[in-house]
Parts: sequence; structure tokens; C-alpha cells
Amino acid sequence: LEGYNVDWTKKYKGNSRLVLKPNSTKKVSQILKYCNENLLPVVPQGGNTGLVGGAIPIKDEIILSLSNMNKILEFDTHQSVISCEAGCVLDALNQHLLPYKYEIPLDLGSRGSCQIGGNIATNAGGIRFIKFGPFKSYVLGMEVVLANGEILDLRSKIRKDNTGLDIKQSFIGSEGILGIITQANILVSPLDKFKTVILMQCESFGKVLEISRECKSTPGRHLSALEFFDEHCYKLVQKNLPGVVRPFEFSPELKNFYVLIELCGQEPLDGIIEELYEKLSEKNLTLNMIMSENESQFHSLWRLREGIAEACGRGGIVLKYDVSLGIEKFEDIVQSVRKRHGDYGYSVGYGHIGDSNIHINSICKKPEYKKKMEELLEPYIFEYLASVNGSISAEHGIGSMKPKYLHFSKNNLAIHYMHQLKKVFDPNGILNPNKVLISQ
Ligand code: FAD
Ligand code: 2HG
Ligand code: ZN
Repeated sequence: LEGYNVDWTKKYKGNSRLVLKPNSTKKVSQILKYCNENLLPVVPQGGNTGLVGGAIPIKDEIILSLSNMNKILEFDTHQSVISCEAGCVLDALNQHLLPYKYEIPLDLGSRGSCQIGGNIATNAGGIRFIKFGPFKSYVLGMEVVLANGEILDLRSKIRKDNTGLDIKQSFIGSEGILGIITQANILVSPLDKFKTVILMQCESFGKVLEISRECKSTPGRHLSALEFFDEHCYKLVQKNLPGVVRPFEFSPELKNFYVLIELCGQEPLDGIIEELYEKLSEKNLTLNMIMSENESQFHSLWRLREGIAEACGRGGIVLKYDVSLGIEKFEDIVQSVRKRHGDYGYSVGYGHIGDSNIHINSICKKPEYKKKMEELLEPYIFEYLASVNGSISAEHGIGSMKPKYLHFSKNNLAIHYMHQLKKVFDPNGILNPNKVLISQ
């Protein structure tokens, strides 16, 4: 059972002795009815790529894996809606949509393993958020099994539907604490014909901010990703991931920064790229720039950004802080974190700068420093975020990592009503106990 009891980062470990893998909604319903009557706690698990311990038992809860619920049910070409079971892997859905020239309006590094049910349950963000906006706006319908086994059918396929309270929204981002998502109807987007990645190296974070402003003002909605990483990330990727490209050399003090943008469109992008190059060069914003000329270069440049989480993991035990705040404060928060933990570890900063979302990965220099690092950084980072009206979780969720810090981003009344909602759907508290909210 190890693969089910341990998460991707190996930070969270459960002790479950039972994994159930139903292959139908009816079976999920029967399982939950039984567990509810016998007060047996259940942890829903999708692709197990979550990064806050949400899909891993805290003790010996039963794991309910959705992996065997992976049927694609229909692609409605009139409505551009794909209907599928919750255990479908994101990549598999895109493969299915490829001949129709459509894609799911969500993309993230875990695309080969994460499941659509997990994506909905975490309201995942990802690298194309800047183009598509929140994933929740594409989830048109779903089927959910409630804790008592009731099957709640909310499988609408229509986009405009103002009929009373939109209960479906409560389950998006609910991290398995309100119900088990068994089916989904997702509005899909036409595939772009042309795509290019541009990687830029620049000498200060101030320049990153200016580049970000210029890129965001690219006319015509062609910007499909706006990412950044510091030179510590770049070095770590070079060191820990064999075979990655090295388009630029490091600076001796590791003081450079990198911006990666992706442009897309139905027409060739030459004019737009030329205009952007001119703007950036005129203002002297970059030290170096490189653009992908073919698909293989496109993927190798993306690998430099998408490989950072993996490269950090190979560097030691990692504490992950997925947070949101004004981008002008990105440099300061990373410096403050570095100062705070001193020699116990080292920290890197990267992420979705286009969406004001930074990932700070703090790597412990020795495994035995983990506790000390955690004590130094938590709640320190969350206090910092509260003081600048940021969010303690931008896209990964609360899971088992952050329930006790939720109050740094939500007031007491809001948390009170979260508990009330939990009681409505799961009065016995059997679903994912002590995730998101501390059980009362
Ligand atoms: P799991 O990890 O299995 O579960 C996540 C949570 O959802 C748990 O609380 C679980 O109980 C619940 N859950 C799962 N399935 C269901 C269901 N059917 N019904 C009810 N609850 C359910 N996240 C981002 O937002 N943006 C990124 O860019 C991003 N990049 C990543 C890159 C890598 C390399 C990795 C490893 C992770 C990344 N993630 C990212 C995090 C993760 O992939 C997402 O949170 C993803 O949506 C989780 O899907 P999953 O199927 O793996 O869910
Ligand atoms: C990413 O954007 C993911 O690469 C993972 O959200 C971030 O591991 C992390 O901290
Ligand atoms: Zn991310």
C-alpha cells in the first residue's frame, strides 16, 4: 500500500491498511453509506500528486482511490463539453480531445498523473491560468457522492444556469471534505495552432517586474503563460536533472532572474514576437533571450521551469510554500525567508508571476533540520502574508499542512460557516478528517 500511503514529496506518510478502488458511482455510494453508518473515516485519492498532504491518511483512514473510474463518457461537439468519470488522468483527456482540436483549459506539470476529480477538488491553478482564468469556471457540472451515500446529480452541460444556489461550486476546491466527485462535465477550449516559448535572463528582480508589465500588455490575448524563477532554481535544475539544456551561463553570485513566457494563437506569431522583442530591447530589460524554434526546443525550455519542483526534491527534504501576494513583494518575501532560516537550509523562489503566485521551496540542508526549519518558517511566512493581505495557499490548497494556519487568510466567521457547511454534507465527519478544517 506504500504508493497510496505516501505523497509525491514523501513528506506526508499515512498508515492505512485498506485501499478501495470502486469502478462505479453506485459502488462509491455503497462504500460511503457503510462507512458513514460505521463511523469509518475515508480519504479520497485521485492521482496523489497533491502537495499539501490532502490525499494521504493522517492515521489509518480508508483510502478511496478513484483510479478505476477512468471512463471518458462523451464529447459533445455542439456544446464543446467533455463528460468523464473523475479518475480520468488530465493527459488522457487531452489525448482524447486532440483529433477534435480541443484541450482542457488547465495545464500543470503533473498532467501525466493527476486526475480531473483531483483537479476539481483542488481547484488547480497551473501554468495557463493567465490565459484561461480559474478552472472552476469550466466545470459546468458534476456528480458527487455525499458522506451518507446519497448521489447528488449536478451534471449540467449548459454554461448559463442561474437556477438557485450553485451548490456545485461548494465542491470545487473542497479537497475531499464535502463529498466524492465521481463524474464531471468540462467546457473545453480550441487548441492553438501556433505556440512559442521565450526564455529571458535578466539582471535584477526589478527588470522581471518591468518585463512582466510589458508582456501582460501584449495585445490580442496571445499570452498563455508568464512564469519566473530565480537563479538558485536554474542552478538546481542544472545540477539535479540530467539532460536539461543550458541556454545561459550563471552569474557568480547567482543574482540573475529568469522569465519564461509562452505565446499562442491561431495565426503565426512573428509580428507579435517582433514587437515584444523591440519593446524589451528598447528598454534594455534583458541580458539574454532565447525563443523555441521547434517543438523539441519548446519542451526543453519548459523543462527548465517545470523541472524545478523535481530538482528541489532531489536536493533534500523540501518545505513548500505556495502563496499569493503582490508581485512587487516577491523578492522581499524570499529574502526574509532566507534570513529567517539561515544556515539550516536554502530557499528558492519561482512560479506563476502572471497570477501573483510564488512557490517558495525551502530545502533542509540535513534531514534532521526539518523540525527546526518548520518552527522557524511556520507561522512566520503566514504572518508575513497576512500583513500584506496575501493568501497562504494560492493553488495547492490547505490539505493537512495548513488547517491550523487558515485564520491567517480567512476570518473567524468565514471559518465558522465553513464548519457549518461541512456539517450539512458530512455530519459525522467521516470525509477526509482534519484536512482543511480541524475536526470539531
Ligand atoms: P490528489 O493529490 O489525489 O488529491 C488532492 C486533494 O483532492 C485531496 O484532498 C483529495 O482528498 C482530493 N480528491 C482527489 N480526488 C477527489 C475526488 N474525486 N473527489 C473528492 N476529492 C478528491 N497544482 C496546481 O494547482 N498548479 C500547478 O502548477 C501544479 N503543478 C504541479 C507539478 C507537479 C510536478 C506536482 C507533483 C504537483 C503539481 N500540482 C500543481 C499539485 C497537484 O498536481 C494538483 O493539486 C492536482 O490538481 C491534484 O490532482 P490529483 O488527482 O493528483 O489529486
Ligand atoms: C509548479 O508550479 C507547481 O511547479 C509545484 O505548482 C510547485 O512544488 C512546488 O512548490
Ligand atoms: Zn504552481
